[in-house]
Parts: sequence; C-alpha cells; structure tokens
Amino acid sequence: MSPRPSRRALIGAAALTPALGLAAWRRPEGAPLDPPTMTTVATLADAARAQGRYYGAAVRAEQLRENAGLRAAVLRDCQVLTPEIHLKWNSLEWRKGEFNFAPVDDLLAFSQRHGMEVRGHTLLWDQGTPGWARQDMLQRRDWSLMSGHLERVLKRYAPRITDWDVINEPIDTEAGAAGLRRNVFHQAFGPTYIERVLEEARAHAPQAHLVINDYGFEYDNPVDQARRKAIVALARRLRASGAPLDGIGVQAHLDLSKGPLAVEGLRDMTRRLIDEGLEVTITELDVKESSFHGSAAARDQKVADETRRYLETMLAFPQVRGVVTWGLSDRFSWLSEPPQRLHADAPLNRGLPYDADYRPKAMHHALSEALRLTA
Ligand code: 9MR
Repeated sequence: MSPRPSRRALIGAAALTPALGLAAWRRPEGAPLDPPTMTTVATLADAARAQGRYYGAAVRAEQLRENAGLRAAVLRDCQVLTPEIHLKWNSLEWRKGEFNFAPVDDLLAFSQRHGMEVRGHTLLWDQGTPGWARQDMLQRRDWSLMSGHLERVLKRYAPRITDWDVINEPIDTEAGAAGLRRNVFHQAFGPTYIERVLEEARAHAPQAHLVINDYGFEYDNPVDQARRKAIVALARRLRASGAPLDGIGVQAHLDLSKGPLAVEGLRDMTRRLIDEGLEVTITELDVKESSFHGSAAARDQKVADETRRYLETMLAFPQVRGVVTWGLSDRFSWLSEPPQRLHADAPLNRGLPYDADYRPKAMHHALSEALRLTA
C-alpha cells in the first residue's frame, strides 16, 4: 500500500505555518456571555491547527464571488473548502458529454491563492447522479459509465484534491438491503459496487484519503442506533476484504428535535471505526433548530450547546482529522432552502457559525473552544 497522507497532509504546509494570530477570545470568570465580536474571536483555523486538525466549510463558488462578507469569514476561519454542489456528477455533467468544471476550478484557484485545500465531495451519490446516467446504468448495467466518470474527475482533480468522499450516503437500514441503500449503483451493480469504486478511486488517486460519507449517527433512537451499527459493519467488511478505504465521514447534521445526543453510542461507533484502522472526519456539521421561538440569543445558545456537546465527544479522538461545517453563514444554508424551510416567510435557521449578516455567533465560540481541546 502506498503511504497515505496524515490529516496534516491535507491542510498543506502553507496552512501549517504558525498563526499570525488574533488573540483567543476568553470570557473572564463570571462575565456575561456577550456574543463574540469580529475583533475578539479567535479564528477557527488557528484553533484547529493548534491540535493538528483542520476546520473548513462548504461553499459555492458564486456565493464566494458575490459576497465580500462571506469571503472575509472564509478567509479568516477556513483551511479547507468543500464544494457544496459543484463536484457532484449532476453538476459536472448535467447533459451527457457536456462538462462544467469551471466552478470547481474557480474554488481551487481561490483556495490555492489563500493556502487552503479543497475536499472532494463527492464522486458518487444517488441524489447527485444525472438522470441520463441513472437511466443508462439501470438499463445497460454497464460499468464503463461509472469508470469513465471516476477516471475523468480523479485524473483532473486528484493531484490537487487529496481527501475524497468517494461514496456518499450508501447506508439505509430502513428500506435498504443488508443495511445498504438500494441506490442506483446498488440496483445496477449489486452491493460490491462499493469495493469496485474504491479500487478504481485508489488506482486513479493513489495518494488520496478515501472516505465513505454518511449521516444519521448522532441520536438515541432506533434508526440512528441501527445506522451506527451499519456503518461499522460496512467498514469492517471493506477492511476485511482489503478494500482501499481510509476514513469515514460523519456528516453531523445535528437536529434539536431529536433529543439528547447519543454520547456513548457515538463514542462506541467512533472507537470501532478507529479500531478498523480508519480515520474519521466531521464533514457537514450544522444544527437544525426545532423551534424558531425565543430570542436570537437564546436560539443561538441552544445551537452552540449542541455543537459543543457533539464536538467534545468526537474530538476526544485524535484520529478525528478535522471539522467541516455545511456552510459558514446562515444566509447560505441548505436548512434555509425548501423543503427544509417550509415557506418563504419562515425565519432563517440559525445553525451555522455566522449569522446572515456575517456576525459570529455563540456557535463560532463553541467551535473555537472545542477545536482547542487536546485529544
Ligand atoms: O446543501 C446541498 C444543497 O444545496 C443541494 O441542493 C443538495 C443537492 O446537491 O445537496 C446538499 O448537500 C447535501 C450533501 O451533498 C450530502 N449530505 C446532505 C447535504 C444536505 O442535503
């Protein structure tokens, strides 16, 4: 096996130079919990870097281009950017043979200018598959379509993108087959599509950190419980068969309506994944609010408390490479898009580190403190 980059490799030498450093925001004993201001918060990149981890956020190229406030927040806090949509197959090749690489190229150029890295999200996702490819795979069961896509994307980007969510959301314990989602790939090629895709990804990107990314591991309910078991079982199966899997991405879409976090369950799952020789990345952290009642400050505190509890649990493991939030500002969150947002007048969800006007919120402070914890 060729050597894998450690979690340090992803963030790159430039990002590892000592922080020039805003002073850490510290609350004097007993002082009121004022929301931190721009000038007093420590950057999340600094906090993560101090522990050999990284912090990043999902972004869209056009949002970065058009919003100076978002750009400023990204530049102060992020070592890593995840394209929120641009690397998905249906963004790259909506019509067969017509390729749209420009937004990914733009993000790469931006990140390179600023000493950041890009995470590869995602090579394969049922929901991110263009209709024509879906139809073709189901009708002809022709693997060459899959191979062609993997080769094209990895040959173009693997030299510069070193962390890949190779397969997104393969688990389904409710309507799945033996815990695996009956997605288009499973239907066309059977359950071993996972091994085949990983093998091909490794062949095209021998140095990359290859990840399976999924959601729904955080809470104490039968579905999440089953999903925690299923991801461990999948990891075991893949490792036992020698499939080239390096890590698991836990999306961490937290949700205040789902009761307390399953702290023990999370620890147990993470430990088992690590015991398989895998590293773990928190890939899509955000917090869905259950109620939009109460002051913004009260809502923000709940979001921050949930974030802190989750990160304190997960970052106790040194094998957790980094934390990516699914956006940076509430202005641009999937939780504020339909169907998550029920109607156009509904208040914005406040589940990201910055509010819609790019002011850091209590969640930013919680992230900063949790990222500082020594594992
Ligand atoms: O946040 C993304 C949203 O803007 C897109 O419309 C959607 C489809 O491409 O994907 C969302 O991101 C998803 C991510 O790729 C995988 N995990 C769940 C995320 C939220 O749905």
